[in-house]
Amino acid sequence: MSDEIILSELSLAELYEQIGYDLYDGYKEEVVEGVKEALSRNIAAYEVMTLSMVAGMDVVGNDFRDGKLFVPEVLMAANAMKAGMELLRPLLVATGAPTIGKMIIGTVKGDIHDIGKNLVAMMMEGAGFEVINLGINTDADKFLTAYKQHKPEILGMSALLTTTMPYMKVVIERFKAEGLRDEVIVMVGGAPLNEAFAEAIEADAYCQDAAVAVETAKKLVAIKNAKAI
Ligand code: B1M
Repeated sequence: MSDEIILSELSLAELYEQIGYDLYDGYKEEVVEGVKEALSRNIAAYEVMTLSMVAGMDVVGNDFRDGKLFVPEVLMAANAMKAGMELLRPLLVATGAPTIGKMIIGTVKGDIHDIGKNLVAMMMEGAGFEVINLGINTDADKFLTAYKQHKPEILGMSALLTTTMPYMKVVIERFKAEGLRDEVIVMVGGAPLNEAFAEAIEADAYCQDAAVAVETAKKLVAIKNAKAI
């Protein structure tokens, strides 16, 4: 008897679970197939992303923390997630909406985690923002140069490590020193952050996830525009 899993025969909950298992195992092609199957059932891209891949990555994170997984395995899971995300990208960034603002976003200096930051960038594009993605390991000079070049309404920073999150404060201080802090909305996010941290470093908003980032950005840009009138 064959043990082959027929994706089309799985319930949605089982399918999400299967994608999570495949992500955990770093099975790129299988993750892509699973995501395709979910999309064929007319499920919204963001839902597929959060309920299958993000959920699977949480398990990876926990087992990494507990010493059951090591960096090479986490890297394989991350690559599988990126493959799944690429499939969802066109759906997440598709927008009929007119451009409602501009954002520069980067993972801060010393930090190479970029999955969450890229997801935020895609969702922001989907909501009608022009996004300049500065990548990983972004230092204050790079944020500043990009700000001066693009003049975005929003500066977004991501950090996944407790050792790199304090660098967000360094960037904000640089913007202050240049007299630019008050003209830009600073939004921060990443797993180890919280509201209190964002307040302490004088960011304008902490965003728990990509959906919150979109809603917060829309709200803060509307307030900024209203003040400018
Ligand atoms: Co790393 N890693 N990692 N890792 N890794 C974590 C973060 C960790 C929590 C794992 C653990 O121990 N449980 C731990 C940090 C512990 C700590 O600081 N307290 C850790 C560690 C220790 C490390 C290394 C130091 C390991 C080592 O080398 N010994 C090393 C550091 C390298 C470095 O950066 N200098 C490292 C390396 C890696 C890989 C390269 C293997 C890989 C990253 C691959 C990549 O990103 N290209 C990796 C991964 C994959 C993880 C975990 C497992 C998953 C992160 C992820 O992609 N999550 C992670 C465990 C975890 O977070 N639970 C872990 C999925 C993603 C969708 O969620 O990024 O949280 P997230 O983004 C969310 C929100 O946070 C928010 O919205 C996103 C979408 O909803 N958000 C924002 C994020 N950024 C935002 C910006 C915004 C708004 C919202 O701006 C406005």
